[in-house]
Amino acid sequence: MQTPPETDVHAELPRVVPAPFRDRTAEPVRVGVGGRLTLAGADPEAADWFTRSADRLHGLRVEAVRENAGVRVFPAADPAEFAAVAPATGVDPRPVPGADERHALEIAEDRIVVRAAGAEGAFRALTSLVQLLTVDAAGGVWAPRGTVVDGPRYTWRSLSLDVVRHWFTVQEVRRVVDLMALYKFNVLHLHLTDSQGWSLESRRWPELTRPRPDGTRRYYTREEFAGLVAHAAHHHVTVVPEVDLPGHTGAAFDAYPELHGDIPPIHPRARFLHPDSEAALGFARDVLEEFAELTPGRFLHLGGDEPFGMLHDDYVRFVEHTHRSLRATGKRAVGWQETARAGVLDGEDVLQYWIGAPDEFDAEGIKAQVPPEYHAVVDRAAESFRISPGDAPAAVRAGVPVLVAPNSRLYLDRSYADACADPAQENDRERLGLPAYEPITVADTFAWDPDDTAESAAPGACVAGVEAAVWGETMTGFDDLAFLLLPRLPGVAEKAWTRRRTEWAGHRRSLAAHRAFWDALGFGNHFRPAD
Ligand code: TNX
Repeated sequence: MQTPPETDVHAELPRVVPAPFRDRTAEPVRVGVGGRLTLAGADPEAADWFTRSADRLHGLRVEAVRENAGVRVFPAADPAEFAAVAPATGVDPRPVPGADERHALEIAEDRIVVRAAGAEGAFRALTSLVQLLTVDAAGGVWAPRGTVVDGPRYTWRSLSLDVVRHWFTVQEVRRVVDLMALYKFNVLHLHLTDSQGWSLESRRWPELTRPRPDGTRRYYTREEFAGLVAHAAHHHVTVVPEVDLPGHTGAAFDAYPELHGDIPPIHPRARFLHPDSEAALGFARDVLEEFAELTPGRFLHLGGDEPFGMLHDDYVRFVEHTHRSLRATGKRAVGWQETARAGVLDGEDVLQYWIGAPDEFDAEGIKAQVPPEYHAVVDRAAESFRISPGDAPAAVRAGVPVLVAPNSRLYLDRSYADACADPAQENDRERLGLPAYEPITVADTFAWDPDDTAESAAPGACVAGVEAAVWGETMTGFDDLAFLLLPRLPGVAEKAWTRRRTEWAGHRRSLAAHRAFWDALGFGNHFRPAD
């Protein structure tokens, strides 16, 4: 008889994703020997995910068998079995909405049973299982005995990734999808266009991705993008691509100066597409159509943030146009919160609340650093932030669901206020994260609840879901992304997945148990905070 592994991660069960076990002791039982597990009943996607994850995270071999499997999956159970868990709420982002992710995971000696209301629920249950496994030196496979009945709090659980300010290869974005799947995120919002670049090939506007002088490529071809979308779908992650309009469009103007039409830019650094320019409106229509063609999901993001320098009426007219063009593609719109000012989003769309604290915009500080002719633009930006507290309430009045993404907590490009456990990371800690933001600790990021944010920022809102975002201004490579995402991302997952009010001490212990997973998935440069 073998004994359980020395490091007893089950003393405090990793709660990053699974619900607590019904059996509160949850002592480890042996569920496999010889470094292998057998599996039956899973669909090919779930089986593939479980097999790859068990191998990468634990060095385990999973074999598909027909009979006497160690792990048995029943993906078509009656949803009534999971009635103890309320159905998820929010907006469903999937190409085909309505999947029920609820499931039960029963772990007993030599036998594990997964019962789920559908393929996606089975996928989530196997994800919990892979997190809970440990392997001892003799190849004995262990998991906590007991039953978990679980399901998500919100239907929309996303991460926004900026692939413009720093471009990531297809392989790197796939790695991000794998990490997201481990934490049961189901939407990857890709910020594909901005002033610094355009990251998706356009057939109608090919100059957007013309070759760079240094010969490097910083965009995805349509085929690559389709492959990425398929890889994400394979992991039950839906891609929501963003074309950011009418501000943040410097790259479009660099490629096609004629987009200005007859209207000169008010300042070389404040360029935006203008509703009186036919060229600009046609461009917006074209790129939205092209993005829609490549998107099986129901949503496209039309941007709309920080239209700096733009007069209110012009902004409103532009958003009216682009919203109409977007909806004509058959998709629904997600817009940054400023788009609420146009009053065109409706109950089919989603408003993304992001400006946590408008007073973080330091107009005077910025003016001190820029030439005087730019001051008027800064003042208009300050005005945009000043009126931002009215955005989400306006959306609520119009029946628009609100995606909760406050930059104060969920922008992971915020520096860490924690000290480093590893002095070698001090340089990264100082370098990474937008300097304009107040640094916060990992615990601060976790001390938060989506409903509290919705209640204060958008009383009465229908919460569409939760989104974390990571922007690339300070990044130089994938290791920088790993540093900013981890250990914070699982905390966001916890809030998006579970209704329980979870506390920091337990979460912190869970994170410690997950560090080896991050290493195994290629996120070795995760931040190591001192205790
Ligand atoms: C605000 S979030 C932006 C981005 C920046 C980010 C930095 C949003 C809608 N706009 O353009 O990259 O802050 O955190």
